[in-house]
Amino acid sequence: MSGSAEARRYDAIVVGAGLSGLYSLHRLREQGLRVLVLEAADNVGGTWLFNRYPGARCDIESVEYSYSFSAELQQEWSWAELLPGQPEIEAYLNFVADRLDLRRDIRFDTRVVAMAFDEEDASWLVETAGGELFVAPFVVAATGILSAPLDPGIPGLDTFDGTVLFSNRFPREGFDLTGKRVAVVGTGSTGVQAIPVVAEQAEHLYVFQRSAAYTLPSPARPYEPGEFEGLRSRYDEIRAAQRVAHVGAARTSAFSVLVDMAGFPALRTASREERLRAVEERGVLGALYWSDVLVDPEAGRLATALYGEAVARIVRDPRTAASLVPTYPFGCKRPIIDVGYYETFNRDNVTLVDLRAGAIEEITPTGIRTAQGSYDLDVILFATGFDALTGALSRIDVRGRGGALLGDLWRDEGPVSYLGLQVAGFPNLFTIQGPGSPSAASNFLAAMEHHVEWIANCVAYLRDGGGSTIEALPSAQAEWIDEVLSFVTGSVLVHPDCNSWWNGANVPGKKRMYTTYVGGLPEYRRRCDEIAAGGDTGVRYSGFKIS
Ligand code: N01
Repeated sequence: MSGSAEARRYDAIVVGAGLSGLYSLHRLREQGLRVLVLEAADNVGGTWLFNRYPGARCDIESVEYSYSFSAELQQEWSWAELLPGQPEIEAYLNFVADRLDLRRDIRFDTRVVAMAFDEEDASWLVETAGGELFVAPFVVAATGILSAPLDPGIPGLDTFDGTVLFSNRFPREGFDLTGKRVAVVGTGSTGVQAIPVVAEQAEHLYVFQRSAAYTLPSPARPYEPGEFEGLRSRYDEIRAAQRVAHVGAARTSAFSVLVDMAGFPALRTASREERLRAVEERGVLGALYWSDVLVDPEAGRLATALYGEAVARIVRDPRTAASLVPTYPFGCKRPIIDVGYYETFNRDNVTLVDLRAGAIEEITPTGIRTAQGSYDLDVILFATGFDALTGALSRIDVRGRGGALLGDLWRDEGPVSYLGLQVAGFPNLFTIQGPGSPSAASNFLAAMEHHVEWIANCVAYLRDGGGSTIEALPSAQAEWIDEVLSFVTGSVLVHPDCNSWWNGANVPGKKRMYTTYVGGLPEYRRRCDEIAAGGDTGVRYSGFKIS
């Protein structure tokens, strides 16, 4: 990193102007801090700015996937859809940025490439791609958990004569797929959302599926006239329910199935007639809504088989239907909800390429060559996911005490952190939704608001005379990670057949480790607040060293 002579000083630097960065700026500014936000893009929005692929939509209700900290924002913004689409969320974030006058403290088109902790000055020196330097005692990494695109790593990509698109950096002006032979590679939440929409536009769609997905029908729809107004008048009640909900969402969401299953009878003891009736009445949902599916491996296997029967009732071609059935247990990946996914495979212009029958070998000038044949294409749309949770910060040269590199630490030890808020050895660097917090398995927005508020309170405490640095103790970090892992030991979440961004197995070479806190958002909040307040010991911020 270059010298710090001309570095500009702030009280806090926030990296990223997505959902977390915007609230961090607002909150810290309200506390009287001089804050600068550095944002690589040319506008606010973070992941909701980049992921503008066809069909992009949230899987949590808008009244819960929105800021709860401001009654004014809630009353002034009107949601048009139950589960908002990408354009509506992007518009909402622009509204928030303008309404709270946030843009004046955001530098757009400014990518942070390095950050180093200066132990003598107890501050961070932050360097941008343009070579500018900024200094602040506190850095808030609002860099997002699903913001570092994963390179599909397929040989020959550069040789393709057609158009290559990526869901997580889709052209702002859109892309007309009419009359085109299109491949969608990837069938996670993104692919499953994009596929039905692409199928309606493309001349022919080839879906390249490496792992089949469990996906449940989405309740997405526009609000009926007057419906949102009714909800708006009940925001206090809605937020109160959300606050005590395990996943930070009390209404319909992708997580509903996991929460609701417990109330159903056991699959293992159900008769064949009862199982079939459930599928007849509720389709794929009927295969999964049983109380024992997540906790009893045999019930999980029965549910997968039943799910296959439900899919076969929708998808007419038996071979395609069989290929669409997952081979790993339900619940070990983040649930997916879709609009017309399985029905799409009944269209004449859609072909499923099950890569379990022959993997992709290379991309050629004319298309994709697999071990089972070649496909001529005009467009390839990659929906291949992210280096989640740690990817964004690992791609920045973040150096803590003694010049230790955060990316190296996470590569060698796995995604460790204390509470998901700080990593030992990196004083005064706060991570929003870091590993070890409920982030990945919760309503991101609810979890994020708590993190921003906790961090802001911590910064206020330090500035009020509490000290100049705060850093997680290695022992507290190790105990926390042990506790986080203890929740999932032996559970479906660490099933060896489950490769996902939840456990890092989707990134070649990344240490496989499930580090999401699944004890529930209310309990997590209580723990964090107790740690900040000192609990029985009266020592504030236990597990952290303050100096
Ligand atoms: O990414 P993913 P995503 N060749 O990692 C496949 C949130 N989200 O962007 O499973 C062929 O889930 C990969 O195959 P496999 C949500 O939290 C939310 O879809 O590794 N295939 C998989 O099928 C979600 O969980 C919303 O075998 C390759 C897919 O690509 C998270 O973002 C919408 C491949 C990646 O799936 C991530 O979802 C969208 C290769 N080389 C996203 N590499 C909503 O709110 C990867 N794949 C609704």
